[in-house]
Amino acid sequence: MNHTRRLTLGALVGSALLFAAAINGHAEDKKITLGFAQVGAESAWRTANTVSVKQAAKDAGINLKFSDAQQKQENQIKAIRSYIAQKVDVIAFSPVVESGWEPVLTEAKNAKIPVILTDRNIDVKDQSLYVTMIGSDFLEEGRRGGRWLEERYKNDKGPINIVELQGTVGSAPANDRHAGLMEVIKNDPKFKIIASQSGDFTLAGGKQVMEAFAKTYGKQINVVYAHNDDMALGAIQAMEEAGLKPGTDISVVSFDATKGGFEAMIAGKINVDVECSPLLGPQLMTAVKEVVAGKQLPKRITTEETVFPMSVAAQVLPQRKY
Ligand code: GZL
Repeated sequence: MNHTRRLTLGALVGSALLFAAAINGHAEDKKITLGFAQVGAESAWRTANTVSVKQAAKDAGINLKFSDAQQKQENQIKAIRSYIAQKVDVIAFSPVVESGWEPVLTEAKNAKIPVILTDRNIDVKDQSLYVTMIGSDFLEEGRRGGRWLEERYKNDKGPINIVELQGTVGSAPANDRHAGLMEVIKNDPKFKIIASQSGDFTLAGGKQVMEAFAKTYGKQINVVYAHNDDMALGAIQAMEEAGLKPGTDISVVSFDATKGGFEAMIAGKINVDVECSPLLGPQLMTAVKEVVAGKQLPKRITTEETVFPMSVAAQVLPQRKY
């Protein structure tokens, strides 16, 4: 091949390589950007959820913008608006409460930015406002707590007086963990919910509410039904300060199955912990990539989870991830 031809071929191959590199470089620059509006940092569950989302974004090579709303809906709405303004590829959030989302999600829809719900659900008529909801079935979790009570007191004629420490008012887990319990016990007159108040999913909130319940009802209380471990741990402090015995005189039903919950079960102070997994990060990142790739997703992706009675806590704790 003569010298000129060799030069032309070399130039052609060189420019093709440069072009490919440019395309690839551009593709690299076009990393997916996800805007995530977190509820807050109210509980051990939430902390583990945040760790899972951040680590999964890193592992997936997704550029994550993250905000903490300190459990205030207006802050989550502000964060979602800022993600719209920044033209992120996908928005995801864990709605602190079920209602009030139509306006901001309509703005995201008009901006053609897909929205994924994680952890908690919303109550909207227009289901096109979000692509999918990834998280637990809180109604079933409540039923599991109720079924444990039915079994625990099956030979007891009652009355079985329950005090309920509810999660954040208006949130899906608080609404559904209550509704699930009621589904199971509503036809068994021996169970009576003698008091129910929100501790906002925090340890301090659970302790404060339980102090009042202990003062008012004292030894009349047979069961504490706490919507998460942080409130259960606060309630245990309050019960012990009031001279009551959590786990023995008073059955404690809790949710989340965090490390703190397992440790309290091993100490004999929580009787059963209904699992609610915060490790939603990997599923979220898979969903984000599928949405960007234009794939169809199911409207609901439900987390697999179970129930841990006190009797298995010591053997299971070493395998727990949060
Ligand atoms: C449940 C989650 C709840 C946890 C609490 O999926 O939304 O919020 O049960 C957390 O611990 O604060």
